[in-house]
Amino acid sequence: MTTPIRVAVTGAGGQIGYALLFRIASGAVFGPEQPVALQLLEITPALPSLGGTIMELEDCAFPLLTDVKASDKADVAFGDADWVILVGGLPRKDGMTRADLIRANGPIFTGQGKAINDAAGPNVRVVTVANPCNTNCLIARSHAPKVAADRWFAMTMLDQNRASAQIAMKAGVPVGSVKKVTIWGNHSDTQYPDYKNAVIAGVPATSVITDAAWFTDTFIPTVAKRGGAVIKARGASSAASAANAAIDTVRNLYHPTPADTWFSTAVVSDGSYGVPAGLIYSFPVRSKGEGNWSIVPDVAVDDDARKRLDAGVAELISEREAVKDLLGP
Ligand code: NAX
Repeated sequence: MTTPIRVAVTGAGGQIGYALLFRIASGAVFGPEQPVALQLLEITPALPSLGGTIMELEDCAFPLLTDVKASDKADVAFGDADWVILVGGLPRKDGMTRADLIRANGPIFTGQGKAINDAAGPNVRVVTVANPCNTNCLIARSHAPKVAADRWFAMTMLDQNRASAQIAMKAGVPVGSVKKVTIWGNHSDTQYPDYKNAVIAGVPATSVITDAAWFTDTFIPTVAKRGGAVIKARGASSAASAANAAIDTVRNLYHPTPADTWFSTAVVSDGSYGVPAGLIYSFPVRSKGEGNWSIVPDVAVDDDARKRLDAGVAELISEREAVKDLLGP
């Protein structure tokens, strides 16, 4: 039998975890032939309820799921992992500022970064979902010197999916015909959902949707504030759509990207597009498969877009400053 891919998921007992585990186990990420093993991390008080989720995983009798284990110790959960999906942390609650969230969740990623360094498999790839995901990824990476720079990702795929859906609805086309949408920058209100390079059935989106004001006045704020709108309507933060975006992120990295598109993920900047090297910044990316990727070069960035890209840089630098006591050597 093919060796299983070992996937560690933190915060596995939370609402995103509940929507994520079953889809990984069903083959939605690595395909219908590839066995998977799940290695779940939770805080000690959440282990009993995670036990119930594990019973449900057993009761699904997924043919591809070879093994599930749960632990409250990061080095156990990350042992030999090929992929680590960092979901565990507090979601932002009403009245909480971004700064509060950074300080609440940041410390989790020092220990988890060290545990990834010490225990994960030699080819591990790490996707950070827990917010503020770019900066949590920066913290974890700084404690894991053994894990190469091209193995770290923070999730902006939910923003990309939200952007694609808004464009499709406005144009009255199926969302699958919308391609080359990019989220630049931070997973926050400063993100730039780039519609100018997006295409609908191969044609520039801006020549299908000719109402330029819609893009600037409605589209950009709708995408950037969508998470808040979901919280307001649902009374809880996005969960199924966030889990789906985590699935999309790993699947996009694992399988080669079709030539007519790209996808968004935050990665360790190599200085592309004038983004300071080392920041965890979202770019248009293409994968060659099995987690080997590159930033798409030569995507048009006009003066307006440049200002928006720079706003993300400035915010990420200030977030890095706010957690500098949590960064490794
Ligand atoms: P929940 O509160 O439902 O679940 C979080 C889980 O993490 C809980 O079960 C908790 O016990 C666990 N946890 C807390 N500290 C832990 C630690 N040190 N080690 C392991 N597990 C720990 O939140 P949920 O709605 O699942 O959201 C999880 C995270 O995703 C939040 O930080 C949230 O802000 C973030 N999100 C990120 C998104 C993105 O696009 N990047 C979108 C959705 C979501 O808001």
